[in-house]
Amino acid sequence: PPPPPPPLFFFQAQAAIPDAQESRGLGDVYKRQPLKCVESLAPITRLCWEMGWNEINGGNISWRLSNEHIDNVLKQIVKIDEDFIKLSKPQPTLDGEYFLVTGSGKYFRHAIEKTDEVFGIVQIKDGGNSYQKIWGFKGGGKPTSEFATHLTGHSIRKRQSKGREEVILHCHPPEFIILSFLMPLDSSLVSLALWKTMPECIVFFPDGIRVVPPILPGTNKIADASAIELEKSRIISWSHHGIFVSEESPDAVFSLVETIEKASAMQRKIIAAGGAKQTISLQLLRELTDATKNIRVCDPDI
Ligand code: 2HA
Ligand code: ZN
Repeated sequence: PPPPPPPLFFFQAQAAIPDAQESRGLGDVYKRQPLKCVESLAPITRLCWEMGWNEINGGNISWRLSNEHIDNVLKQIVKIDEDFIKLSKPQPTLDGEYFLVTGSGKYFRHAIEKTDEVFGIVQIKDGGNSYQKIWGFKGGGKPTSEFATHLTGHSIRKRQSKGREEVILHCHPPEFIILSFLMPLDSSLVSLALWKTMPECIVFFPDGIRVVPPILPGTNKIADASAIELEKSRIISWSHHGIFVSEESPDAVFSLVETIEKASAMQRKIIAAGGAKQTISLQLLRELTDATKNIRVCDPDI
């Protein structure tokens, strides 16, 4: 008969404990294994800093975790026994959902080397009135100051995208912000200006950009004003402040901001050069939308 398989399982797990002083047993081993969702979000977060979109503690990112990620999280962590913390803005449609989110005051620059300090995972509880910390926020952190707008955004975009969109990124891309100083604060004008600058724009964001007027960051007021515009588009401009974008994955949300920022830079240079002599025509924009209708998230309003 073939020899029995070697009993690798336990020994491998035990061998992963590097320091007996610090370890409290197998629970700690599982806690230390990287969480898949964190492993995929941290490098993108760091890249946002490298792009110059998230200086100091600027910006925030959150991910409404799918069942696959939640299973991975619940298998690997020892649950932190924390109280329920009240949400400033209740979110009944998100009751029970798990969010991976950056902490208040944390730096995108530190996303890789201080992962469990920069990020945390919370679950929405109590009919959407509270949240509970599940993982991370090492050193006593809490979710971003813009958590009210993130949750409002998730609630609306989950419904509008039929569950497709999961990740929301708020950042401060300079070229995009500059446009809010040079152009009227008007959703149609800004959307059209970018669509007419680069063919990719109408293909990747046919829903355009919706402009929110300047409002104090971190408030329920900016969440309420954003909610109106997020019904219509997954991209909003916080005038003179930044961008707020919803997409299906960390990679997709990054790519969308990258595209918008490139088109904004081109538009800003066109304005600085005294304005365009000609642009992509409405006729060509319509042909582009016809040619790409199979991959579009929605129809453009042109
Ligand atoms: O500092 O970007 O909008 C975090 C922010 C607030
Ligand atoms: Zn900001």
